[in-house]
Amino acid sequence: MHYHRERGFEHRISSEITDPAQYAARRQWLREAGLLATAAVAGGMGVAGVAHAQATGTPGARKLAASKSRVLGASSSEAQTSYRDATRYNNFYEFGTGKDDPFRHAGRLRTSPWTVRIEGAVHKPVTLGIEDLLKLAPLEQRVYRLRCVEGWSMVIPWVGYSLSSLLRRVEPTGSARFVEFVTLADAKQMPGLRSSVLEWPYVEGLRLDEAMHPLTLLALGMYGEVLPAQNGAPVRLVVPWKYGFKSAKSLVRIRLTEQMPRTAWNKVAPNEYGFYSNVNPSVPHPRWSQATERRIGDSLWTPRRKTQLFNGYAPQVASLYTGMDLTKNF
Ligand SMILES: Nc1nc2c(c(=O)[nH]1)N[C@H]1C(S)=C(S)[C@@H](COP(=O)(O)O)O[C@H]1N2
Ligand SMILES: [Mo]
Repeated sequence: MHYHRERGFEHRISSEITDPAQYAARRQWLREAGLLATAAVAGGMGVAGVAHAQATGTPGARKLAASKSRVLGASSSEAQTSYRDATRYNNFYEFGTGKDDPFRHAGRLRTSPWTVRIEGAVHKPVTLGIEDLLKLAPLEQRVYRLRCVEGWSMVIPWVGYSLSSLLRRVEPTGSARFVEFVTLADAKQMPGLRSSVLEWPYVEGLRLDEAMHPLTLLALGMYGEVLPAQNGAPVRLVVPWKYGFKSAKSLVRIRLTEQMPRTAWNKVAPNEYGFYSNVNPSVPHPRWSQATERRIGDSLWTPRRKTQLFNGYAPQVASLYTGMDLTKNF
């Protein structure tokens, strides 16, 4: 394994996070995406304890209704990945490294009761139960592309809300620069922890402005249901312009920090998995190209698709990286 010095771009100063010009640009984009309207809808969301039909989901899965549905980015013309593929072809190393290990083993994950602690550089640290998280903001359906660093992709309709709704509630201090996401590591429920493929718990991180970006989703459901265990029940992160491993599953702790967090994949192979890990077709992984991807569900004779910069979300997020060398800050 090769290691290299951390030479990452440090961070933007916090005043940039609230820079008025950026703020205005973001408002403009929000308006276009219809998210401002969404934010105004307070009612209409709910968790119905309806036993779910076998047609799409796991028997007994609960429906999770969104008040608004938005297809964001360029994925409106793309077909959604089938529920079957999205729930049987997974990466969730806590349950094993095989693609169907999460489907086969995550059923033993106990997701209730569940709490998430939000702490660190915040004025109002809090521990929230999953019931509180479900009520914290109106639930939206967001159809996002998911691009795994391994070179495959899916299109998934998530249910959740912008992580910023949660972060605003805890009031980050002026010294907060990054957000660390810590996920469950319980050997009793997670057979994959016997393997030392990663250092447990699985930890991820974002710069604070990335975490506050409206596209960054705290997901509680998908395909109109609560999250299946193998997809990171009961609550996970979804960062659509970054490689899939940034979207940490089964969150138990969110910590605001001054220092850039050490992340699970970066610890094990820093030359392969940078802190940023923005989807970028022109920055190859050291062992394979990132120029193209295989869409899960495509037939074997369908050509690989061209991977897009920031996974197609450049119009929304490119301004976060102005002036940064994306080859160095990979
Ligand atoms: N806790 C945890 N989160 C994780 C992973 C993991 O192994 N453990 N795998 C990541 C990777 S590599 C990908 S591609 C996505 C896959 O999400 P999905 O299975 O819901 O499609 O989850 C990410 N989140
Ligand atoms: Mo991944």
